[in-house]
Amino acid sequence: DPVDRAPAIVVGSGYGGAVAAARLGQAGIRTLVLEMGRLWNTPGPDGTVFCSTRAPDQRSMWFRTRTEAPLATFLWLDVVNRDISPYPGVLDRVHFDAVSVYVGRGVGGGSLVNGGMAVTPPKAYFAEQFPGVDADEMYGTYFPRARAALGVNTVDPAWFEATEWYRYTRVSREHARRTGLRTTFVPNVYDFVHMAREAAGTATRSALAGEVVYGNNHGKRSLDKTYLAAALGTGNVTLHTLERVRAISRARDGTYVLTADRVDLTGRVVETREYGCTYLFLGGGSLGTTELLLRARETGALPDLDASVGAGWGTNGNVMLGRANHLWDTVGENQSTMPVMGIDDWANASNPVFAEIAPLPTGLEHWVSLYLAITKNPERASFSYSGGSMRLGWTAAQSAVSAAMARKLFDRINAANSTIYRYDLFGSSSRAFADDFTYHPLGGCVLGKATDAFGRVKGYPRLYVTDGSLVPGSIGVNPFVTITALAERTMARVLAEDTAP
Ligand code: FAE
Repeated sequence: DPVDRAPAIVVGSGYGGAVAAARLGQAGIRTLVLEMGRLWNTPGPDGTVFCSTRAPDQRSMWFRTRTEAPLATFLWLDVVNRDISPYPGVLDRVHFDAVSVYVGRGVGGGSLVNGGMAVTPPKAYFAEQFPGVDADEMYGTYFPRARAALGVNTVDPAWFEATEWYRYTRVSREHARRTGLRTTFVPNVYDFVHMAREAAGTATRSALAGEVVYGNNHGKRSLDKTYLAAALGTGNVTLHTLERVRAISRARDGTYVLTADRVDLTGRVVETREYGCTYLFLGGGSLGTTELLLRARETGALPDLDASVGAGWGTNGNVMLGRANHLWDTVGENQSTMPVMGIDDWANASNPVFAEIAPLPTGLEHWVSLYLAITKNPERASFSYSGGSMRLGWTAAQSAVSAAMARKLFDRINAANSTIYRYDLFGSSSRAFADDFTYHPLGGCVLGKATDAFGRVKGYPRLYVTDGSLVPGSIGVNPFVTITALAERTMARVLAEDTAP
């Protein structure tokens, strides 16, 4: 018999998990959240909760002996990464055969490490990706609800034009303009009032101190400050940290049984517990949720799961690249880590790309214009399960499709500005395009395929998916607003139809 029972359990505390926990708590349903990462609320010996990107320590990465930063080198020197001791740090890089995936670990999931860009996709592309979802209702109700709860705000355009901290963005905007390309401001969850105070010297610097992928000590409205605070504030939600759900099965009475390993700060399993619940919400993210359901199907624990569990995965077409500017085109030694602008060429039917103008905050002038391109790469892959672990069928050739699309756009920008790519940023000596990692893992339990149109898992009543695994591999913009809005839609439906007494 399970030791602990709760009416509802939520696995994971990223966007999908946080929305589920908040709405369940507000509906008066006692809910337990199980999160494998730690709670990031206590300062380390240096007085800060998160370590800095410039001097990373054990808090930076999930059980590593050396950091694995996305930009491995600079001028071909391995100056970025550091030896660290294993610890449940906030950023993980999960390696598959041909691609690795960055994810956040901790209470708040990806919201702890991400760039905060809060972008609503073009309605037509959303409708293309989710033909079974009422797009009018999404854009009229759930996207606005998600943006409000996430605390989305926009940079003051006058401040943006004047501040040294966004010079790098203005330079890239000018290069896009010369190419005849459109740029657009991108909203963010970082508090821009706080950022202006950082610049003025009246608030402690975070975005203006290089902080982002290993956590922000100030200014960012991560989920622990929004949805999860609301969830805990109801008094109905309990949170267990450093507990990793490993297996899901079903008891004879139709309730769910979870097996979870609790680890200590060295990663040692100190306890294995069983939990029981009536309603089970999976918010472990594209990798976490897909692994749990794939394992459940392949081990026979939940044999009626749909054959599409594990399929429909993509990288959101992610590619990172840098351009080398002319010496007179300085990008500035001071760069805010929160991107606020994108080059929007998504409407170009022959090569749709949305490229964020990304920072490279080294504290020195480096003449690099950096970008994270989101390309409309149509390639998808599936996960398979054997020997207790999950493999991903994504190939290097599938990544090359993203790189080729990014190249098509940035060759035009280079031609219009007489510039070239930077080859010294991504490890080996000849790489201009980093297409071997993604920040945007999407899919694995696609909405309307592995689940019904509302995230109810096919074959199993009262079992739900609420996270990025619902998105079929691509959404054309940074994904967390879409994930949040879809989770809001699922919770509205579930609370109206499934949990009523
Ligand atoms: P996620 O936020 O990954 O949450 C899953 C949670 O579940 C994590 O806390 C896991 O530790 C936990 N978990 C997983 N498995 C288990 C288990 N078995 N037991 C217990 N706990 C478990 O999922 N997106 C944007 O929209 N804008 C950006 O600017 C942006 N920048 C990014 C920058 C970086 C460096 C990274 C890594 C990502 C970025 N993203 C950005 C992507 C975004 O953070 C991501 O799409 C969402 O976090 C995904 O939300 P989910 O709820 O699917």
